[in-house]
Amino acid sequence: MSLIASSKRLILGAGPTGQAVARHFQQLGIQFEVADTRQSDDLKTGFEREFPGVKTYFGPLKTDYLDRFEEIVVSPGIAPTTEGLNQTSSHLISDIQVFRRAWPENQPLIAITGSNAKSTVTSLVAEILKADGRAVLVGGNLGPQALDLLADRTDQSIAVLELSSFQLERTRALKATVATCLNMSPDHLDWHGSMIAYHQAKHRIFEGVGAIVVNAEDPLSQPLVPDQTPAIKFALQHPDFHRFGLMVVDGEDWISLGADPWMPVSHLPMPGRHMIQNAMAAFAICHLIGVDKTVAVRAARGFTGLPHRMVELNPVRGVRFINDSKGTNVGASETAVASVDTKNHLYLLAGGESKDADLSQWAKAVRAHCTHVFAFGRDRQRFVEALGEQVTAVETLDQAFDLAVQKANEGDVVLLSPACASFDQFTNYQQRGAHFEALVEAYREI
Ligand code: UMA
Repeated sequence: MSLIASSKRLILGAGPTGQAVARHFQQLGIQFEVADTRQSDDLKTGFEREFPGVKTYFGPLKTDYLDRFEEIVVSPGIAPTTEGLNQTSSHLISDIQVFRRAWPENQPLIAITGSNAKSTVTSLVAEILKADGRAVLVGGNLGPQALDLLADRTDQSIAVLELSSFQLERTRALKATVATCLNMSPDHLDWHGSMIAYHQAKHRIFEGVGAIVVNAEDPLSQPLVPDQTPAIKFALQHPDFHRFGLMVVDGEDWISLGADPWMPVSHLPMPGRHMIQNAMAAFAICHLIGVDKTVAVRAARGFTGLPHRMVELNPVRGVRFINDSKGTNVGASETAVASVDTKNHLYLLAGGESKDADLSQWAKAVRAHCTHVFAFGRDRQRFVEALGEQVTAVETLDQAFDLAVQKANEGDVVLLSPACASFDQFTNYQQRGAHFEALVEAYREI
């Protein structure tokens, strides 16, 4: 191994994450090469146009090629089992590890993960901190790329990052000021290999953490950290001292910190038990950062939620449509079907890449809440196996939508909450959600 080669780094993945790392390295004058497992001319041309002169390799990975580099920044989409990568002795890190090196240790870094609701809680935390006048930089898995936030950093900035298990798997000593793992349900088991590996990856968020927020009702989200680490727990129960919980005030449920009532649940902008948990988690994080209760409550009231997350569209001839394309795993879809407020029929559109998830718990929730499921996409047959006659399997989302609207009458609900990744038929969940919304608009015109 020559000295020059070993001083170079490899960026693995030429997509948005790899490009953000490349921009950062160029700014710091760090030498690097770029590789991608995909043999795509469009990707290669696009990358080389933005980064002229950078040495690239596109195609299947060879271990001896990877071994030439001391450190490889691996994009989150690339699984550890990828041929060539699974054998390399090079040091593998994430873009978040690169971000950690660049982000000053004396500036606040809030890190949020969990199987579900992490985008919502990240956005709500950012809204509350902005309302408190803080200079907030928000991104990570939610986008924009964490490294792209650095361009706007000042000495007053607070970083609020949503982190995925893929990013955390290759991140050490994150040293977040406050960190939380909101909940744990099976997801990405095809990438991680097992629930234990997925759990271990998620819990890397707590390495060197300053303070934690813990979901007291989800044992798998509880970290192993020293007892003296400042912590706030939350639960949908009567709150103990210094915990967020629910307290009845004048006959109404209030989110409360110990005996201190913060906000009536009815003032939350979105219904559902999960939204109460999200608000508690965000309040706890902001409380640890020193935000005043009145500021936090005001910001939570004005929170408008995220696109593709339980978005209720304008009804068509009395039929309600809900876009929950962000429901990319079984846990999210389970929460979604349970939180739809209806006494009429609920028709679910689900399917795509199921990521080897165990569908049994999801199937229980679907049996309890849904009239029928229209399954589409690559893994649709798994849904038939899980639910039998309660499912009709078709190839595409369009076909599933057509069948659902044939069944649905005034007052019924058609919910897209796929429990799957979208990559078999769409670029991402956003494109899938936009497509669903376009189908609803086209149906309105008929
Ligand atoms: N790919 C290859 N070979 C390569 C590089 C990538 O085949 O050499 C494939 C991957 O398998 C994947 C796709 O290309 O199918 C994109 O991979 P990437 O790692 O280049 O991903 P980015 O486009 O940079 O987007 C990533 C996150 N993607 C993943 O984790 C798969 C985005 O999260 C994130 O928004 C973005 O960085 C900004 O940080 C998406 C996601 O699905 C929303 N995340 C999962 C989730 O939320 O459940 C974790």
